[in-house]
Amino acid sequence: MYPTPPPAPHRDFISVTLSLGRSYDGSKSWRRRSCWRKWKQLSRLQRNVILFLLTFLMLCGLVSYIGVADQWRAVNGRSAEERKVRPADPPVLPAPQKADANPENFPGVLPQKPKRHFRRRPPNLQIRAPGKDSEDRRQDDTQRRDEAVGDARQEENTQRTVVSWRGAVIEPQPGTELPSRKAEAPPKPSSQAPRIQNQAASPNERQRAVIDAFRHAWAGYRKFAWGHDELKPVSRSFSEWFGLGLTLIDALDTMWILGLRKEFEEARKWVSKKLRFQKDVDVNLFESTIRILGGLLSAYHLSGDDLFLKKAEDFGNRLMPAFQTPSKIPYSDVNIGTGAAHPPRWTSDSTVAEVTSIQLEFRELSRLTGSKKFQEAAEEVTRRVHSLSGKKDGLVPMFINTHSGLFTHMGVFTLGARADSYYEYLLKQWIQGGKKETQLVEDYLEAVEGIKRHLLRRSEPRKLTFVGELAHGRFSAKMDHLVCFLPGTLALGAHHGLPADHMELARALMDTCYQMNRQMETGLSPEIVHFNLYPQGDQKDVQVKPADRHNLLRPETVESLFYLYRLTGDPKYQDWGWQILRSFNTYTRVPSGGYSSISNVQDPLNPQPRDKMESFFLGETLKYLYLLFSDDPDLLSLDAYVFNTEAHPLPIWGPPRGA
Ligand code: DMJ
Repeated sequence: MYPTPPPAPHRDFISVTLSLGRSYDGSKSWRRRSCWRKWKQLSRLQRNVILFLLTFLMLCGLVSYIGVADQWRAVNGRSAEERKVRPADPPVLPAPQKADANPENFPGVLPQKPKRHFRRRPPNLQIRAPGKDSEDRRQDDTQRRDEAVGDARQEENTQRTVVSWRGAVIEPQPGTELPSRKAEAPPKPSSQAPRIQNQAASPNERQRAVIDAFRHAWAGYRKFAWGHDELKPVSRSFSEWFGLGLTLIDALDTMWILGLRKEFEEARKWVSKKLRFQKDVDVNLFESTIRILGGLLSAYHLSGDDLFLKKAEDFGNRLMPAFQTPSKIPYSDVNIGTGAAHPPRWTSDSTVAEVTSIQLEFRELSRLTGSKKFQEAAEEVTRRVHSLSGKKDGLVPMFINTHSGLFTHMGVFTLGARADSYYEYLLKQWIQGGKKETQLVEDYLEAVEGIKRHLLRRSEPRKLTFVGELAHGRFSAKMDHLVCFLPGTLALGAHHGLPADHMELARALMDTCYQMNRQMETGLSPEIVHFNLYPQGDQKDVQVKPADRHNLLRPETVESLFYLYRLTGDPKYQDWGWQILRSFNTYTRVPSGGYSSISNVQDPLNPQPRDKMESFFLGETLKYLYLLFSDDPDLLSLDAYVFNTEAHPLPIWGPPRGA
């Protein structure tokens, strides 16, 4: 006889009753038998479904564990073992503080979660600024931590694998020489360019308004972001990019020029006591060269203080591994602590503008230190790019491969992002070197002809002259605000003896850049505009797509206004700059300190602050405004200085005219 079979399981759904904990006689073997019997009672389909679900859940658990571990490693950029050495990590917070909701912080504007539209940027960490009283302790901790890591690393072999901020595993380049902590050569005397006093003679009313804006921005940075890369003015916190006090270094020479002695001395003290480059951190070669190396070099020239040159040389040494590529075209990123250099994770290409816009700084560093390696590495790039095919009447593509040394993504030409400062540095290197390097100016002149032939058009109905883009023979009426550096560069070239029609083009493009600001409801330009090409209808000349409405406090319009005013004396350029400063004050100034980039230049009632003050607002935008409002042509004379692409003045080599 067979025992009575158990009731047939219901086959429409799966029902598993766990009998654990409802022990019949307390015996484990009973529980095992009971589970096993129930399992056997299930149909094959039910068993398969359960097994599939269990496997799926286990896989999900495994994948999310690996993901979290990777993210943690990428964010921290170091192993668990290293973390033992650096116990005092700052907290990473997910969202801005509630204090943003106070409308007084931004009149007429409700704070919004900032969108991210950065180029060449790593993810930012949202880190709460500590209270003022804990400031010194925190800085001391940071310094001790960095020095502990630095010392430990120097003792052990620093040539080892690191993880970049993008999460890529990176091996140091074979043969990479790590920079020593001591400067290799004693600093040479400063330039022959006239030194300017850090006492503004007697600033006029508009200059005083710039000083006020700077002080306000600086107050926010000092209070909420001191020693960190960027201020997040709405949340009263800060973000890190390289973790090197980017805003402070970018702003040094601006403080000197504006006559802010107290602020300059305090910042100088931070550079002396806290700024350390022995850090396991990836920096972007271009961005760190123009902002940090350029900032330190110009601070050295203006103040004559050797501290800045020593720091510049240390930093320059740490960037050198980026040039160790098969083609001599540098990688985009380099770890300044380990010397590991690498391209972005997704490509072995570098950006053309990035590899060709570091030369002013590297050449000057060689001149000052007597160490030729900086100049040689940077000029080798210029030579190779010069001899490449794939240009169109002097216009260059946007990417170049670090292995082959050839242009990639051929057939796309722009004066905006990824190509812009290639053109700027052709002219400025020629000026820096005393106008002797003819190949540079020939390439520049050819490129200007290329711009006229392929990229220049006039809009309707106002016939604004603009620079569009070309993609595989198709013209696009798109223009980045970044292109607004061009009127200033053309005017500078004309001032230095290049054809007079460059100045005419500069004036026409300046009008257009002004209209890119003027035609917006806030008076501030969006990041990108499209020009109307067709006369019919009641279209406006300047059109903006929803994704392009943001303004990052960029300098290019006011940069060109400075050159145009300095070189023509036409006061309308000062007036235009004044309007722009007023708009910055109305729509981007945060009452508790600092200025914020905004998401919508077309909505004056709600411009949507993005909670970020880029370092170039202090390094460039306010500096150019101050110089624009000056009527003294000898204040950083364009015959004695050339400004790098981050507005840091470097001396023109040789005795200045009229000095
Ligand atoms: C700055 O870092 C430099 O001016 C660079 O050449 C372009 N982008 C920003 C400002 O917009």
